[in-house]
Amino acid sequence: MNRSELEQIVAQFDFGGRLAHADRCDNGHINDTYILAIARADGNTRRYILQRINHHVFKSPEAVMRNIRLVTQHLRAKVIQAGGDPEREIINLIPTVNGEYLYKSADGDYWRAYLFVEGAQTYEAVVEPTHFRSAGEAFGRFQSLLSDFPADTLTETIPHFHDTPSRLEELIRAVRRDEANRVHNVLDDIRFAEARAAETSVVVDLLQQNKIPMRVIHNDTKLNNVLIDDKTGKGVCVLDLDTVMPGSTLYDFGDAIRFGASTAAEDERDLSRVSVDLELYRQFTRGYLAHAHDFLTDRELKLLPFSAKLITMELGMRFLSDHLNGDVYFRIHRQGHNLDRARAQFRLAHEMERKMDAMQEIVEQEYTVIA
Ligand code: GN1
Ligand code: MG
Repeated sequence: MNRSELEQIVAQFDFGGRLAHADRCDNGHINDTYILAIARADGNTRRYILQRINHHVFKSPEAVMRNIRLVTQHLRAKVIQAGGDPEREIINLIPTVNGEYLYKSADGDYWRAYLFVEGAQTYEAVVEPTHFRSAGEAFGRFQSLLSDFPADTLTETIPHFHDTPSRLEELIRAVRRDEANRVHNVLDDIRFAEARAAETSVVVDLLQQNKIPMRVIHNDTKLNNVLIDDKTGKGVCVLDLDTVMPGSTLYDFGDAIRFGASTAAEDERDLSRVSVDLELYRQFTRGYLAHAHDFLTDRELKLLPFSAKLITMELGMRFLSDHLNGDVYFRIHRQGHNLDRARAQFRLAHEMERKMDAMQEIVEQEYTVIA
């Protein structure tokens, strides 16, 4: 997207100034993100986030924005009640010049904008172990603030998002279609997933039988979705509310561990470097339980370690399916990128299997300390 195209989009939003500078931000796999510096009429420059929503993934951008508005309104009231700063502690949408929160361009793209939070940043990997504890606190707090939110007012914007058995079925369908003629190369990877078919339904079954509660959850709890304050190292705010939907808290815990407690990047090619760092796992658990011990049931508590493995397998299946489908869902930056990602996830899941007892013990220890 060139400068004048971007300027046209910028003009649709009520930023109160003109575009001084734009940087593309490349860490998401789905949407396109820009960080804008806007020179305002009052002489100050202020930063904003501008995003193009991927409407192949999010079929109804309107429903996504409606969910985000409902959830941020709820959070805003809580933050204000607690004497917090609503410009920093929740994401703040910027309206369009027509007073809406979504701009649809002539070529059918959907855009939205947020305030940029200064004095804080996101991390692609843990550099300071206590940051990961802060991330645990941020997601635990997020769920606790939403525990009285009416879940049935939200739209399920991506149906069956963390439905692991259906993710496995999608993989099996992708194998059958073999769209990109790649199956012959990934037989061991397919076997790895299929061998774990029985475990994929543990959480969906418990939800369906009402044995664990349906909650309002974030659904994409990667470390890079928490803003960490530069001065205090504490979580400021939880980002990327695109997938806020009803689900199990186990998905949020599991996905955060998958990403943040791994010893290697999500797309690491040298599999000997991929494992789960138990100290990081402990840090996140400690932060998360600080808030979640109030609401977690015994069954949920016991399943926390397993949830990390479940979500890691699930994402491995999703990456592998996309590789077989010809890379149509996740943005790739190199040939075979989705396969690299899938293999790193499967290795990580395997390492979690080896360390499951230790992971269980850590949850028990951390829970006992708090309770
Ligand atoms: C996608 O684009 P991003 O990074 O926010 C994906 C998540 C995956 C994640 C893996 C809507 O999130 O489910 O866990 O990549 N989001 C969607 O890094 O599918
Ligand atoms: Mg996301």
